[in-house]
Amino acid sequence: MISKLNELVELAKKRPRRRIAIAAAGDYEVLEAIQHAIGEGWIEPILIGHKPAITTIAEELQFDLSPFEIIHVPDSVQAAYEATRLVREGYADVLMKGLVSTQYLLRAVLDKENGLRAGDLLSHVAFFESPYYHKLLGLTDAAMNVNPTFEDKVALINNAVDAFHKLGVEVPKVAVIGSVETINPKMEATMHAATLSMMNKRNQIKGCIVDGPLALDNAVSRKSAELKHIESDVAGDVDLIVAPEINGANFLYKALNFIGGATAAAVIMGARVPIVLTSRADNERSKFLSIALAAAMD
Ligand code: COD
Repeated sequence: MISKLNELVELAKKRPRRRIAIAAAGDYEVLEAIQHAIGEGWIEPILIGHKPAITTIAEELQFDLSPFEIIHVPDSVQAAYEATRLVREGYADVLMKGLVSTQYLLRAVLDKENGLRAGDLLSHVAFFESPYYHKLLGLTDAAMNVNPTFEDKVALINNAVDAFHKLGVEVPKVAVIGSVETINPKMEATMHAATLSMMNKRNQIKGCIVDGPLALDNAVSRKSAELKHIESDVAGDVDLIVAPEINGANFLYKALNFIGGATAAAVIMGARVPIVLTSRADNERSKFLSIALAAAMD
């Protein structure tokens, strides 16, 4: 069990140093997070972007960039393609989003010939440390797959479970969330959840325990589950929440961060390498911890 995001930093320290390509690196908080991670000794950056912007921010941060490679690509979309190319050709082990729109970075990553696809679906996994929950809480997919089909949800679970395994959590507990914990044929999310749960029981989804549909309250609170007479190995001890679609996931992500006192670390899984994809709204600590998350993966 991992209960604090700082444990990711400890895991990252035990892994070989990672080379990280930052697409459009001219962003204050991204560079601050990179500076912080270099200080910890577990990454080596390649900075791709508008060189004068990068060096100006570095001066403000008193960040000595002289040991590191900076590749001058003024256009942020081109920087996304160049950073992706460097990873694809083996010059870097991790890709990170800087000051470029998520969609453009993801399009570079999904490019059929020059991207980083590994075969199946790519998806976003976030890990939260909340003062109101006893361990890290995973969430998928708040940033990439807009309206996942049933088959996509199988891949979302597999990608996120893979992330847990890479962090040493052997059998994560997965809750497929609906607005209710009973099956309502008019609510497709509950039908999906029940089928995913049964697929897990029949060993068609492995390496985890899946239950659903669960509503958010009974996924995270055993008391709430007991009040509703729900018998579940997942209720109250969930590791991963699978949201019905991106809006619900994104609301939850931002609610946890902005009014729930939580901190997040997030990556895209399912590509050839982990991709650090934080939003502009995430602070330096969240970006730093997301780098740690990517570097911590075995
Ligand atoms: N994994 C693997 N392949 C994919 C995926 C995926 N997750 N998504 C699309 N593809 C493949 C498709 O099968 C197809 O072959 C090709 O990529 C193009 O698919 P489209 O037409 O859906 O591609 P786009 O470029 O229109 O959209 C892909 C995005 C990832 C950009 C899109 O899904 C998107 O905008 N997602 C939300 C990004 C966002 O705004 N996030 C911020 C919210 S915080």
